[in-house]
Amino acid sequence: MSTKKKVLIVTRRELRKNKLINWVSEIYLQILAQGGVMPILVPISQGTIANLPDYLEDYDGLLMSEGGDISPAYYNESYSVSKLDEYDPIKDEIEIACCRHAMEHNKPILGFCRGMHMINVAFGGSLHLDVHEVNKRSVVHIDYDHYDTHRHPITIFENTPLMEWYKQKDLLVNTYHHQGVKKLAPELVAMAQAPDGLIEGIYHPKHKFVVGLQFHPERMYQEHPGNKLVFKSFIDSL
Ligand SMILES: [Mn+2]
Repeated sequence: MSTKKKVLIVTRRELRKNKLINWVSEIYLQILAQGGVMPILVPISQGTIANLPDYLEDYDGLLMSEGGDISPAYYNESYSVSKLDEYDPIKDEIEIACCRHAMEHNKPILGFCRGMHMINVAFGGSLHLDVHEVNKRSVVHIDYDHYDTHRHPITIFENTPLMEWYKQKDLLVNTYHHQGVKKLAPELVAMAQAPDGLIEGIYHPKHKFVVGLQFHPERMYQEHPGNKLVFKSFIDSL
């Protein structure tokens, strides 16, 4: 029997050449494989719901990353769907089931952007549908003209895993989101915030490893040694 650790990643789907395809950014697959971990992709399709018990029978951790908006149905917000970008109810259903299972079984969870939002929602928090409506663009959290080069500052709080990894209070981070944490789930703790007060990192102090970051360390991997430590700590906790 293989002793390799297995990490679940729910894919994302979109139309390509008139048919639905499932995909995930290769960078996560590379980082996990280089860390000796086997990524297991959980596809978004109707048949997956029936297979979920089997996916959840044998895995060591869950990685959740980018994707469309999470449906406000999961955090009881009155809403109009017109405020949502792309959203996929089946991805929501599959991913929240995986997230709740990992929570209940104390399996490590690492979430970026939408993945952080999912952690907050699964633990009982809520989300802003559009952060720029709240902050009046005092901080720009998504800039399509400078998609990969745009940065905004964050302040990292003392005595948090984020401070252990980055070892500095002020950091410039990338940013690709228009949803954001509104009410933080009661058991979770904020690790960083942007100048407009938006939470940019969360963790669960009592779980083995539950970490969510609003930014994407893998997309600025060479910019700071802390970026690698995020993934190393996750892999070490499996
Ligand atoms: Mn941001």
